[in-house]
Amino acid sequence: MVYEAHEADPVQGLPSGARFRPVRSADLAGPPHPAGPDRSYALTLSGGMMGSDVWTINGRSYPQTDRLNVRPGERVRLRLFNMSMEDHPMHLHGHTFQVVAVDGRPVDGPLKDTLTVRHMEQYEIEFVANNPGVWLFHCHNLVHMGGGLMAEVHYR
Ligand SMILES: [Cu+2]
Repeated sequence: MVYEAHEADPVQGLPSGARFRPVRSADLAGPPHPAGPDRSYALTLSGGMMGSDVWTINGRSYPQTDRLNVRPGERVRLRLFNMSMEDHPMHLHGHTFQVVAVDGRPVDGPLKDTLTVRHMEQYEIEFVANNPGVWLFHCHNLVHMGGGLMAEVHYR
C-alpha cells in the first residue's frame, strides 16, 4: 500500500530483494477454535444468473431473506457458501467475527468484520452476540446488496 504523495518514500523494514507472496483467506490454516457455537446458520449465496441483478441468501432476496435470530451471549456460527460466479465481501454490522473454518477445515482464524467469499468457497465464521439490536449482514458490493444479498440479525 502506498499513500498519495509518499510514492518516493523508501520501503522500511524489509530486506532489499524481499519478495511478496499474496495470500488469500483460503490459505489460512491452524488449530481449530476451541469453543463450539450455541447456534448455527447455513447461508448459501447465489444469484446473478444470466446477468441478472437478483442476488439471494438461501434462495431469497432481501427483504424476504430469513432473519438470523440470536440471543444475547450466544456464540453464533454462520457457514457461508458462495455458489454464484462473483465474489461477495460479506460484512456484519455491530460485531466482530472470527474465521473458524475454511472449506470445512477448522482454523483459529483472524477477527474481521468483512470477509470476501469467492466462487465456490465455504467459510465458517463465529461472532458473540454481545450488541443487542437489529443489524445488517450483507454483501458490500452495493449492486449485490441492492439486488437482495442482505439479511437482518435480530436479538430475541
Ligand atoms: Cu456480492
